[in-house]
Amino acid sequence: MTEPTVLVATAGAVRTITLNRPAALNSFTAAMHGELLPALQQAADDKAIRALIITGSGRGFCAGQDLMDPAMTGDVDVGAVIERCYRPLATRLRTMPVPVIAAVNGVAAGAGANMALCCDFVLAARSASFIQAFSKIGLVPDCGGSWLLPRLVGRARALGLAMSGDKLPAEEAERIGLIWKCVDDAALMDSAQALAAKLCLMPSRALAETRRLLDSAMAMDFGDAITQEADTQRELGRAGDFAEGVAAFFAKRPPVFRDR
Ligand code: T3D
Repeated sequence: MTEPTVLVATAGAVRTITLNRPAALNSFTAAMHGELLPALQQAADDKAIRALIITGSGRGFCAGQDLMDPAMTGDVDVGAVIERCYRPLATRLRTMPVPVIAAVNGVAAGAGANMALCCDFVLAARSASFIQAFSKIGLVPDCGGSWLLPRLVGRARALGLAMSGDKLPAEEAERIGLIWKCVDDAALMDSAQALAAKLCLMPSRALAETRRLLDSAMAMDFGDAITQEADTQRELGRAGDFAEGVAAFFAKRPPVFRDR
């Protein structure tokens, strides 16, 4: 029987998706794209899920495109691969209705690194690393990397990482603001679970709107950003979670948020 290329597990309101091609450092094949995107969609559609963790099996997180997969390499239109596989993947991650945590257990290279950066929180094991491997094979950053990198670390560092293709250790990635946090290897999954458990208790809809606001405000002037804040607060102000949050505050009890 063929092994699934992604493993899906649910514990309470936390869904964990594990990339499962450890012998090739969980690099993307057409088959893996064919399983990963539906798994993300299922997590998005399932109203019982309130946080998502993505991690890798074995010693790697994801080494980007599988350079041996005949369905995606050789005489193929690489632009079409981006449109067919990486645009939907990056877009799905950036618009999930729940927070997404990348638990980066090992090397994250090429589109694997940028898939992690598409997530809301990147928690990395101390031994993990990030490589913009594209320049080494004559390509440019994809899976949203050209947009994400300069916004996360500024133009100078983004260019340095993307042009050099150098390996960036997790501690350094945290120091320059590329990722949220670096933790000891043995603590990675417990830390990811603890963060997911905390996020599950928070107002999912407001968190998703927070991401949308921060991303779109980057291309706005100050006034338009405030207009966007007003429009969003107007909507959220009418929603159940706001009423619940305020009621819980005055009742001195923990809130029970339900909107998604
Ligand atoms: O269609 C398109 O091409 C467009 C899309 C592009 C998106 C992209 O992601 S382009 C970038 C593709 N990724 C890379 O170029 C990274 C290639 N891998 C590496 O540079 C290194 O493997 C790492 C730095 C990530 C890790 O190095 P190391 O020394 O820890 O491991 P290793 O020995 O190189 O790899 C272990 C095995 O995984 C090895 O197989 P083997 O020899 O044990 O049978 C290696 O061939 C395999 N592997 C690693 N990365 C890939 C891979 N196999 C296929 N594709 C890979 N990307």
